[in-house]
Amino acid sequence: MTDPAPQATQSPPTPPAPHPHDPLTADEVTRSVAAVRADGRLPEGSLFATVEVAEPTRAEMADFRAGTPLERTIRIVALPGPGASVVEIEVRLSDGAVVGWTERDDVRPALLYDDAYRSILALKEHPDWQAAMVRRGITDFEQVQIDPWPTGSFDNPAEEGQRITRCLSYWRQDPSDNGYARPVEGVLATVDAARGEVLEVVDHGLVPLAPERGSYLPEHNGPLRTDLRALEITQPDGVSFTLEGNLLTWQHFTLRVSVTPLEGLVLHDVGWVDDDGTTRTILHRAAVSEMVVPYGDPDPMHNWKNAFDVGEWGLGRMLNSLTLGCDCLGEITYLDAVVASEHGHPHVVEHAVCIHEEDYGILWKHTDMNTGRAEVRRSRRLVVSFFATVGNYDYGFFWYFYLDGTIQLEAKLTGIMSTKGIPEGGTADHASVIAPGLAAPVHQHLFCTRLDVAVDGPVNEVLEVAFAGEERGPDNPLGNAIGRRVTRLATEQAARRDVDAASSRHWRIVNPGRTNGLGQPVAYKLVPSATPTLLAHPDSSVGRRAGFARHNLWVTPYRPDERRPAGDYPNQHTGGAGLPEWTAADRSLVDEEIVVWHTFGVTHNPRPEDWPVMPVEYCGFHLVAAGFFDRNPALDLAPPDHCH
Ligand SMILES: [Cu+2]
Repeated sequence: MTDPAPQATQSPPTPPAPHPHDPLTADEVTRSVAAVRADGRLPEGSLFATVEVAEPTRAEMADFRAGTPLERTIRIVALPGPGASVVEIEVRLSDGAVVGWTERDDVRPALLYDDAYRSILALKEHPDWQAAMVRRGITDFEQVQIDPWPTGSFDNPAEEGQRITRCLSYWRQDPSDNGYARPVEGVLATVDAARGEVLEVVDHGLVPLAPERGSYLPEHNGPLRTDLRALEITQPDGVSFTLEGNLLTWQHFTLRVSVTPLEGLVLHDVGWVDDDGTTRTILHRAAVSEMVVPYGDPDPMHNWKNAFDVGEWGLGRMLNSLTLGCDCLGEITYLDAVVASEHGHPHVVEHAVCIHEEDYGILWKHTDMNTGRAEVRRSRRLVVSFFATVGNYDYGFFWYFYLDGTIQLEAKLTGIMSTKGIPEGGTADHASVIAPGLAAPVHQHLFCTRLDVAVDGPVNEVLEVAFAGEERGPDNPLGNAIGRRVTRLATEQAARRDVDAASSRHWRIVNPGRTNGLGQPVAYKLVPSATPTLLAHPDSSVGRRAGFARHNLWVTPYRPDERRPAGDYPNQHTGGAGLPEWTAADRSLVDEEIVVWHTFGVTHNPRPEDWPVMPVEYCGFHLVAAGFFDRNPALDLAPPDHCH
């Protein structure tokens, strides 16, 4: 007897119920843009800088959980013309009504692809730029790569009322060349990007093109190693997480995942589900909300370079489509992301967010010296990550969740450094020689993570903890005492703080209204890495514009419209917006719902080994349960079953 033919008895899976944190869909882009066009107020040819979900506030989410359905609203930043004006529009999806319309002058969104293309096309046709190329022996202009940059703000009259790019040129003898290997040093152009008009081409003087092509391609770097054997990661029983829509659950963790045009990956409603099914909240929302790459070389070709890769470019607009086996290894689950083109069309980035589990060595271990019995538990982490390519650099952002409740953000810095040509055999102040005739300026990468915290409830406060050796005295006769200083950061200005590794300074995010089984207020602690702050002069352009990077910690009372630490529109902004502006009011942080902002990063002193492509450099921070539980929450892990 043969087996009966399989029957199609399974009903199709029920789609998850709609949720306010669901990611933007293609249909929502199409419908909201159509509603804006139908409204008629935007002129023909207007561009759409960003299209995103207008996220509900904390109060609205509380209503939603209480059973009130939420309206879904889409927020659009449109550019009605070639100047420095935007329109912020809100469209209610249920009936397509335009419910918000705010015209704002003298602000610019992130640099548009359209503006970048216009800058390149205009410059290539400009006689001054062409003459500068010919002076360097470059006559085939197709061989020149032009990189338009946001210009910053330098009191240049050309910046007024316009969308400006500054353009750098690089020679690629062959299209497969690494453009950054041969900067066309000395030639700096300023372009009215929206109108495609070259405003200025400055030639700071000839520097010979660097001799090497700087290829990182395998065909130019052989013979390739052949002695690495296969390393397979398999999970024969499947993964231990579930993904339903964008609701991710793994071990005790629950969270939602979405993507915004500027921040890229956003985490919502991160919580810990107790054994009794109660969800204890940790983070209401978390994302890298701004970053800046200030270059530290006073050379006039490079002294204006300060890339705000969130607000001037948009990590979500630059998302990579990840590939299995290359970007991600093992049992991988992907989420696609929808972004809108500048012409208002939806575009699906496939495999934009990678979700998987990784073995992470030992979580805990002890060998009882009396009995000889060893107990060991493996650590494993859930990884939620994405990569964005912003011009020459590539950034990965990896959120890790661990079995003991720890949450980590790791930024991975790779790609190609911004370079400058130097005379062969020469040296460079404020820069490192990385190849013959080639240097890379010293620079920083400073990331600001907005942590909308809700540790075991909405009202939290921050305590700074630091340690110091105490003076000898009657209470400390041996001089061994380590004093623990705990300071409540009660106002915004008191909460502008920097790391201090020598005192193990860190910050406890406490819910003063909840205690653990030992009677202590429940808390997570923010453990910073050895991270710098902004080194540019406070009165410099970037010193004013990237105020968020001048301190590692900021705390503000929760305000739904305070989302961007350098302000909503950092492109060509003169500075002062965002965290410095808000915290000047020195608002109280007591009995408040609060937001913790953490700036971390690296000061990059370029190495020859960073050339021609940079091995990943890591930076980030940890959020560690610190009295959130009554004991090690991972005692219930089963011992590994294949010890031998
Ligand atoms: Cu760098």
